[in-house]
Amino acid sequence: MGRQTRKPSLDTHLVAGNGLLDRRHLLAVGLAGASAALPLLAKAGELNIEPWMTTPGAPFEGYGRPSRFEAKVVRTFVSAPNTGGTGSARTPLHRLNGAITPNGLHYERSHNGVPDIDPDAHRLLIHGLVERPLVFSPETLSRYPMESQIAFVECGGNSGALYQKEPADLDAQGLHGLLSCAEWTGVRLSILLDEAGIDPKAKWILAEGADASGMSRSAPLAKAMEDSLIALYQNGERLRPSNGYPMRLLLPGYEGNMQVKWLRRIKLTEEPTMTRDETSKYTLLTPDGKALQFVFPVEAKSVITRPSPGLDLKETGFYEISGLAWSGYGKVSKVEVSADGGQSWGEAVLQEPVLPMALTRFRMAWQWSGGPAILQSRVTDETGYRQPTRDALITRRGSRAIYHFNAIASWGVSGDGKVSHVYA
Ligand SMILES: Nc1nc2c(c(=O)[nH]1)N[C@H]1C(S)=C(S)[C@@H](COP(=O)(O)O)O[C@H]1N2
Ligand SMILES: [Mo]
Repeated sequence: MGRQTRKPSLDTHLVAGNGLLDRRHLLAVGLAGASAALPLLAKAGELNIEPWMTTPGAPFEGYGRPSRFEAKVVRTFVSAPNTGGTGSARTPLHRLNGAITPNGLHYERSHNGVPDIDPDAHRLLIHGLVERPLVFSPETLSRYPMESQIAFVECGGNSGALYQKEPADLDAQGLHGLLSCAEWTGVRLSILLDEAGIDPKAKWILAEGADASGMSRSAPLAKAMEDSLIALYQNGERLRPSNGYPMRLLLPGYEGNMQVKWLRRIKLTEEPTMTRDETSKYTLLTPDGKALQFVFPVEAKSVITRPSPGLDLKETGFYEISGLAWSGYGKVSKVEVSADGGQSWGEAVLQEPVLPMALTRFRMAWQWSGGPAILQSRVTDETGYRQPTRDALITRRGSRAIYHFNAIASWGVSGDGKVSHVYA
């Protein structure tokens, strides 16, 4: 059109220190301003004819698998000696995008392996302070009205390495990978409890799993009535055995240990049952020596998944900083990103839909100049709670804490583009 396009100067789009750019750089139209910084692989008209364009492709298969070129995208795990299935397998957060975790990559924490449950033999008993005890099979449960909820599951021990004095030399998977998010579909627990008839004396439930760990936890009856689900499906298909097949309890926003897998019994009680896993474990030891029991929701937290260790920066220029934010108290309302170790912050774009108790993907545009950087994210949830600094959390929790680490985490970027876990 004869009119000269003026190249906007990137400097006018800075929103915070060390190269953080305005959100318009995440939109196609805005990228034009930064495109000089993006490497072009080929000029138009120079595409090759590849071998797979000239022969018929592979046949169908009953259950699909990822591309063989994605073989690195797997869970990593450590198991206790003498047993292959006791311990945890971590989600490769740094190799995924969006907010949903594929079922084969959902993290797994199991205290005594994965039971091989025949659904026709499995039963769920609802008893205790009810008018009529009820027994369900997966089949009879499937005849109730169902609903879906997208919810995260995070182990109470996730990110626990960040309580240590020195930064552990691990990647996002190793540090934060006890975290996943799925669309869970099943029957609302309130429907079943109403059918059983709740004795007014009942204030708590006990939930027990059918695995050999004897996992059982107490939860407030109010939570069971509010938004809890007996989940039968995970991202559209039946639960994976490792995630609770044929049914698990979903208490959205509560620490992972409460999401009892292989659920076989719910008992209504007046008081919490004081099971092993809520007395000897899953309590928060405070600096004065007192332990907090029944700390259920996980507090707001966020992590940058890219760039992160293993995904080093190859050249200077434009990058999208992206990560996950969540809160056990509701929706994420804001995520801020810093590239200078927390001296200045710019607001990230939140990917819709932003749902309560679900992972929320955030994105921030960044122009890496080639200098050192410390990347951080901090989330504020809809209650106004803002993710604390590591120093603030450790002052509050003391040095002996192991669970519920939710403070700001830092990735250091060195001049040669290497990304590593650091404390800022
Ligand atoms: N029955 C039973 N339920 C269980 C566990 C278990 O070992 N047995 N592990 C708990 C813990 S500690 C966590 S963090 C979550 C993990 O859920 P996932 O394996 O589906 O990710 O399940 C919880 N539910
Ligand atoms: Mo856990």
